[in-house]
Amino acid sequence: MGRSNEQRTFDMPLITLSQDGPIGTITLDNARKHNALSHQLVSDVIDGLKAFEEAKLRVVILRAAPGSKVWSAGHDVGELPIDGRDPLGWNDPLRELVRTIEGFRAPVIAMIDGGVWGGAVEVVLACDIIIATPASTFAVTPAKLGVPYNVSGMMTFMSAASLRIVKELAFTAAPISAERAERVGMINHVVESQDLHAFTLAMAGTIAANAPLSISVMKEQLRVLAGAKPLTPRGFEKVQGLRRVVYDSEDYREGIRAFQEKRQPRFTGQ
Ligand code: LCV
Repeated sequence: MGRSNEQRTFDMPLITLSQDGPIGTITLDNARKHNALSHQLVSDVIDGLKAFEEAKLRVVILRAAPGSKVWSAGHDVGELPIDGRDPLGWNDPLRELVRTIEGFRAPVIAMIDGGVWGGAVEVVLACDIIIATPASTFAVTPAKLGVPYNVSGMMTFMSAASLRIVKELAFTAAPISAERAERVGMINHVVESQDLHAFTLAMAGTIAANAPLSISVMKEQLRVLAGAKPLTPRGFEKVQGLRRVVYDSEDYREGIRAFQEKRQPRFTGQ
């Protein structure tokens, strides 16, 4: 993709890429599965970001196809391992996507109109700016599925909201409205649905007109500084090792089984 005022569109199996001058847009487009973050969809998004980085675009908008009531249903539950393997380890595609967004050299704006679930909340929070409609909600779901969360994901949440809010979201697994998410500083703006695209494009245009090197260096500085929480090797081993208690449990298998059988899980704490 070249760097000019051209407008181009590329279709991949589960997403669409389009470019309008210095602004790229990645549209999640798998309505049948509510844009669940399957291996395939995630690697399409990563490939899209890489193409945009090579084309030296100055802003990327990450959105769902117009009219989707669900922005993304989160990790594809059918792809969670049930054989004792670490479910959201370093090589999980979702983790790779979060790292790609965080390391992307230009700002990524999440444009949200609809429900955002589980791992998709982390993807959105990894974006630099979040603009949502009043109909949007965000649910942090590991406790609903009996899944352990990973350490860097926890840090993404802690950078996005106060500890009290993170605890409420994680312990209840209940969706938070866009209005409240804005009030507690988790997202940047709530904008009526009919104005969402124009508002997002205007902000992208403002960013694209500024100095790209200055922006990419500040983005990287903020990423490194936000993650610079002192942690002893012992403390790290503890928080990492604790995950195993969850993914070795019967509750973990029950959570995934219940999801697939479309019923409420019966958790026992075993
Ligand atoms: C696979 C799906 C999914 C899906 N995976 O439509 O962060 S963690 O630790 O929690 C991490 C592990 C994670 O992210 O887990 C996923 C968390 N996500 C959720 O808990 C949301 C799961 N989805 C839903 O609750 C519903 O689908 C919503 C409320 C989003 C939409 O409900 P609706 O009645 O409109 P269906 O449930 O009928 O979904 C349509 C199809 O998409 C599949 C779902 O199984 C169904 O497939 P079939 O048509 O083959 O039955 N689907 C939805 N979410 N995360 N598949």
